[in-house]
Amino acid sequence: MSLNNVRKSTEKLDEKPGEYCVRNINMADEGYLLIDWAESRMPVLMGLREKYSKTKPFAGYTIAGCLHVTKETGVLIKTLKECGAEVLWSGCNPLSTNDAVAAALAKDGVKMYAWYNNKDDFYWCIERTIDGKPQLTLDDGCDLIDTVHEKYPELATTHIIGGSEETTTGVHRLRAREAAGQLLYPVYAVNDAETKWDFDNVYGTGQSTIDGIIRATSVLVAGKNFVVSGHGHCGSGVAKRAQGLGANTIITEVKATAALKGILEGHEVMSMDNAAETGDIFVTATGVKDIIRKWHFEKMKDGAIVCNTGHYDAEINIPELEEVSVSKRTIRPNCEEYTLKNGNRIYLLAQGRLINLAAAEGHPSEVMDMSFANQFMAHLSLVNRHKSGEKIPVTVMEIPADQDEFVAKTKLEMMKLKIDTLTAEQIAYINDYNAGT
Ligand code: XFA
Repeated sequence: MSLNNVRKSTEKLDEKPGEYCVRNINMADEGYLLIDWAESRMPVLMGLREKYSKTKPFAGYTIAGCLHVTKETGVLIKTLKECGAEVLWSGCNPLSTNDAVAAALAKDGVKMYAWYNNKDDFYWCIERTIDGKPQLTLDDGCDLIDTVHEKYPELATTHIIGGSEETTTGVHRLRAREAAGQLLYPVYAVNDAETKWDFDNVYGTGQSTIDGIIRATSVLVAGKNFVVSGHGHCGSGVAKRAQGLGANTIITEVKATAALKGILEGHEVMSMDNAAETGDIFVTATGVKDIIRKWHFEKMKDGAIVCNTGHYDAEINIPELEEVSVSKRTIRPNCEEYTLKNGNRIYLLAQGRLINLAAAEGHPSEVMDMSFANQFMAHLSLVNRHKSGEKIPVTVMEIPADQDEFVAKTKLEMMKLKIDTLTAEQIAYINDYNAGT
């Protein structure tokens, strides 16, 4: 086992051993502005901060996180800190760190190990956060949990109370670890909370995908035949927003229930073979590879725009696009023109990678507010269960349904919206009905 305590990168970085390693600590002021802006868009986290900064439930607890260092994550980290936690952090993706945000947090006493384009020291950063002997871990993609399990199993079994995981892929890996009998501490699957899942996929991906298409092309969406492949959470969000901009929306699906929902939402449904001939803009949102193939490109209209918001870069078969093309040129950032053998031009956006990350700014802060409120609540639950002396079963845990309701309720309250409550008679009526009387 190699000890990962020597930083490999020879780049110029600002490092204070035991405290932080960031690109440039002098960027802090720029970071404060970004975090302030996100705070004004994240009312649930701010409400939680206000409530729990009084009682400081995390006092005496150390949290290590491994999650995109963005302005929204900054709001989460500041909230954890103000509620008493000692916080150590690393980025979970070398390209998602905002150096100004990292500097601002480091300057405020977060043990921050993250910089943009960290090529060689990803695990070094994670290990510096483990140096702080956290009782809690907060992950996006399982890299921190995995490192603890593989290199610090003693910390995992004797010291760590629990953790949380943000993503679908991460939760998948955790369940595999659990099934193999290799999970060493309990972990909340934040991903599976309804207030995380729906808001990220339907509203976050819905808006940011359209945003990315418009930024990359500046085209008018109204009146276009807008083809969305996949009518799951992401696809339905994208189709809904395109419809709102006046597009003629077309869904392609393999699942009958999802296709039927598409029809009832007012979209057309057709096979990809047919959609290829009529579409002006194509968005893949399936999670499956090879959605747009060679024969589809050959049928497309001159000027068709093609992009992906689904599974990384596999949904559009780019090698096959190259195969049927005679030339290509870059029109503008994230927009490449392929000229086909038949003379038609096809515009591929962001090289088939996630358009909402490449050409837009990912999920809006209001959406991250919901996921991160769930992260906060998961950790609050871990410390409360620990304080009560409970021995938390070592499993991958679902977020309790009342947490979802609480997060949604808080968002509504912060938006100054009122909903109704059931009367005692109504509750009795429901219960009677369920009992079949
Ligand atoms: C970057 C995120 C990934 C940014 C940061 C800056 C910009 C764009 C890479 C990320 C995720 Cl992989 O943040 C995005 Cl300019 N996010 C999450 C996010 N999306 N994810 C869209 O925004 C969710 C997801 C993805 C991509 C789930 C499964 C697979 C891929 C972190 C974040 N975003 C808010 C940024 N607002 C500026 O904090």
